[in-house]
Amino acid sequence: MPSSEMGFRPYDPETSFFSYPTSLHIEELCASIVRSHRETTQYRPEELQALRWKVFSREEIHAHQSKSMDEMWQHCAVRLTDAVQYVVEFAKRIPGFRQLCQNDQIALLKSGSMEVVLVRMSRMFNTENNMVFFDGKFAGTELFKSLACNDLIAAVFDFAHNLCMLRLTEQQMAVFSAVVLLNADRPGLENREKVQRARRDVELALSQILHRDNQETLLHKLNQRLPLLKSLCVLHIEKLRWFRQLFPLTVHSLFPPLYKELFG
Ligand code: CLR
Repeated sequence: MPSSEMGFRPYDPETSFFSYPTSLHIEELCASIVRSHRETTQYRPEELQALRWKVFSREEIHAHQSKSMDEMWQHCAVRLTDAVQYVVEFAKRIPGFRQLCQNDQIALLKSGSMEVVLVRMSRMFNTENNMVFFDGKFAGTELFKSLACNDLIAAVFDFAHNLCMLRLTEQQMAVFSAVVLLNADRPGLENREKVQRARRDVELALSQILHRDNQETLLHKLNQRLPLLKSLCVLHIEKLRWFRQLFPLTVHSLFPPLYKELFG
């Protein structure tokens, strides 16, 4: 589907100087978002490529599986919070996000940080063995058995697998992450118009980058993923509520404060 049908103006370098006075601004926005992404990923693509076949041994998998449920939840909550912290740092470096008031920044992170973590998970994914880079090695779904939320884990892996199959470049993923974050429909926003304007700019940046890469069909495929992303985050929150009922003290005293602030 051409990007004009999605409501974004396609970037045309032939006419941009005369009819699109903001194209330079969009170009700079792209560069800034890509730099922010590069500076805030836990692993560079070359590092991940080199570690591609470093998988957990039988014994290590067994050790994770024999952890108690609350111990494994705590372990994963800590790992997840590490990943979220990098996303917070990414967000703070996006021009349109930085300019929002603190209330709106927090509102966007509450519902968007997990979504961006899941988008980023696709760069840590190996589709050949369906494993994700977690805790220093590649792990399959069975490693997470003791969490007792196989449905969430399966759905998250499935999402990462499908996104990974799109083979986004780091630039495309960076700008798509910014689109995911700057969502004017999030609950609790004070200044929706300002978020809406920032959103329009990052959408222009995304369509420009896809146009440049001659991959405009990706725009539709990426937009299709958004509702699924949202449903995964709803499921994550539901699981947390369920877990909190079973182990209120674990959540209260052992979960990272940032995790509780964003999801609790
Ligand atoms: C995402 C990409 C980051 C590294 C990273 C760290 C922790 C991983 C996360 C990735 C993906 C989602 C993940 C998480 C740990 C637990 C969580 C696998 C790979 C699953 C979905 C469980 C969520 C429920 C817990 C809170 C119990 O760069």
